[in-house]
Amino acid sequence: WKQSHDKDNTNRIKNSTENTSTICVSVCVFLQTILVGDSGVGKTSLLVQFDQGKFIPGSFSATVGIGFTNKVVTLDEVKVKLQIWDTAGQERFRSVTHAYYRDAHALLLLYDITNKSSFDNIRAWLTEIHEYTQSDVVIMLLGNKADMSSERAIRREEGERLAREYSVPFMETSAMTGVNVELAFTAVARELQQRSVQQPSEPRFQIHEYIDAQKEKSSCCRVF
Ligand SMILES: Nc1nc2c(ncn2[C@@H]2O[C@H](COP(=O)(O)OP(=O)(O)O)[C@@H](O)[C@H]2O)c(=O)[nH]1
Ligand SMILES: [Mg+2]
Repeated sequence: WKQSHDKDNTNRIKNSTENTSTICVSVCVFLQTILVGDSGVGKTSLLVQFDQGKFIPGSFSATVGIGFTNKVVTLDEVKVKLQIWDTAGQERFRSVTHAYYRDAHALLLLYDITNKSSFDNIRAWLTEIHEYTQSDVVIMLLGNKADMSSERAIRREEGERLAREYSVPFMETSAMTGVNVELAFTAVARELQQRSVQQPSEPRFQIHEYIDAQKEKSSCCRVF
């Protein structure tokens, strides 16, 4: 499995493990979040807005496969480190993403309110997510580009209805204006932080699962 990755990605995986152990030395909750959804819905823009508080127009063609950004948020005096993985939505990268799904605590699933097919594909994304993630993963549905009201193709109610059907929280966001961006991430962090207080996680067990997942892949199938 590793061999089918480029060198860069392998290094990113290694770095993520190192960061986990070096930064979270004091009271710290570590949460792994993934951004998913069709290409062009604004995943990278949303992450940049959350991380840097600004909108950089134009496509981020540099997003190839998967990469992450670390962001520490403080919730009621508890430092929560979010490691946010940004995926490329292209079909050919989906198989790469599967390995990351297993370790995710949360998933932000995006569609573009001006793009009907990105909304129609949400069901397919949810099917895939349910297949590959842990059963207690937190999923949030986001209708992005809420600022583009004149080109809206999906009404807010349609997003709400779909979210209700799958029992997931929903909000409309704009990576451009920043509306609800911070909220989307902090809501997920809060939900997870509260869970972790009630039921402490077992990081060793997760690493074990992660390694097993990689083993499975290398013995059974080629990714590309
Ligand atoms: N108006 C508007 N444009 C956006 C928003 N989010 C992303 N975009 C634009 O949509 C395009 C795709 O965004 P990008 O972040 O690369 O999408 P990704 O493929 O899902 O990562 C780019 O041209 C962005 O500038 C938003 O909230 N509002
Ligand atoms: Mg991107």
